[in-house]
Amino acid sequence: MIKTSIPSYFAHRRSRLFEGFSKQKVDGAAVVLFSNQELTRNHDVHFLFRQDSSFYYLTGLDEPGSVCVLLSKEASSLSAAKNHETILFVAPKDEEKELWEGERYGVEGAMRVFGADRSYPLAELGQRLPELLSTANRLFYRLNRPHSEHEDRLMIEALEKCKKAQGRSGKALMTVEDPQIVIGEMRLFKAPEEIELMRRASKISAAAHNSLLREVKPGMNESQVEALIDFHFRKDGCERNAYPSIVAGGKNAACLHYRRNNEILRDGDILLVDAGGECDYYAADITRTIPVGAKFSGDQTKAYDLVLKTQKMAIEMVKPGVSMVQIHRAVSESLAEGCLQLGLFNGLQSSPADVVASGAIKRYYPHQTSHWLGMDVHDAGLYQLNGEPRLLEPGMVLTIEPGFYVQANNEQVAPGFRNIGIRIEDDILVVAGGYENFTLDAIKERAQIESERAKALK
Ligand SMILES: [Mn+2]
Repeated sequence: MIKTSIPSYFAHRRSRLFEGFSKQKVDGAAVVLFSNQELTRNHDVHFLFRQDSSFYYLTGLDEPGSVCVLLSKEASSLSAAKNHETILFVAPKDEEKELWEGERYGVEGAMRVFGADRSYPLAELGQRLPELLSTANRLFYRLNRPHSEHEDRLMIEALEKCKKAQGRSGKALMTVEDPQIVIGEMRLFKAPEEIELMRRASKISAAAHNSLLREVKPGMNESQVEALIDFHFRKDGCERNAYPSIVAGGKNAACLHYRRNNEILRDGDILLVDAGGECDYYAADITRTIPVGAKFSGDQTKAYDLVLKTQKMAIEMVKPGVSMVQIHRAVSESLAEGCLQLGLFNGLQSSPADVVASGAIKRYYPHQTSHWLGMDVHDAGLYQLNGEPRLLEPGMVLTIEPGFYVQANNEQVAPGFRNIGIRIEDDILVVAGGYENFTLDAIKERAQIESERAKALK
């Protein structure tokens, strides 16, 4: 089904982008954004298509083979009150192709549905670009996106033609700047409609994780659990997964980006599931760790309680003015203190701060605590400003995901601690004075997990 209209916020975002340019005294800006392309899997079969997030953020257009050119008022022929002009290059209507591939918007739809001021067939891009860019002073275009050799060459040719058209001006090629910096800063601060979509993706994803508590059985394959998650996501309204699910039982849980998802789950092992669905291009990112059987073992319990206590402490820290670095330090120290108490540093007498400062904690906790979350699972936005860790502000969304991992070959710890991987991850919106936990519904209290598992396996 194709869209007949889109919400006004897409056009509003384009206006805000150019308001930002004028505030920064950037006159005559041109922005050129290419859509994602369809990638061939084999012969005439493609991989599942997903639009580039920034392209979708500013256009709402989910077709491959599209290019969006935005010209600031000074660089366009526009006389209207708008501060920019939107020009969309799209795949033109084609009865024969649409019979095979489905309906297209075409040049007319690009204007009627997506509000372009002008639209042309994609094939005319190379010929029209030099003129469109001829009055611009600054070009915002991202070089070297994946699979962008053709796009990059087209842009360089257009710039060369712009320069030639000026005759002997002594000028160089127009400077090319990455638009992802400005668009990323916009995407970092979530507007109400974005927050609503993230709440929906989170709710569906949390329910899927909760369903696993009742559905997982010893003897199942990890791939079957992955299929259950996909089923719940899709059935409840997520178009697709926000990222490939990690379904890791036993020793696999200690592998951070485990992707094979093809081993049998055994009673007594831990199952780590990192999976999130996507709603209209907005991601959820949830990790839960549960026993394959009805209960965690004694040592698994100690590790789980340590990670959960640490995760709750970290979530409580989230509020404007705090940085991810501060949260990560507190998480690392809490885990270090727990590991020292559990004797995991071979009887080492040391302070948690020293265990963190020396880097020793990385043996059990090698990753960061947080990343931005939004349209991309590792979302756009700068992590530092002027070389300093950025302070949280209302509207930002981040994950809080401490973990604890012990590989099979770690001879320094008691056997009961080996082959353990625990991670607990929630999605947190920063609000004035504190936070909102989008994924609060996903069960993580150990007593509740074990009572659900006991019911499921009786
Ligand atoms: Mn994550």
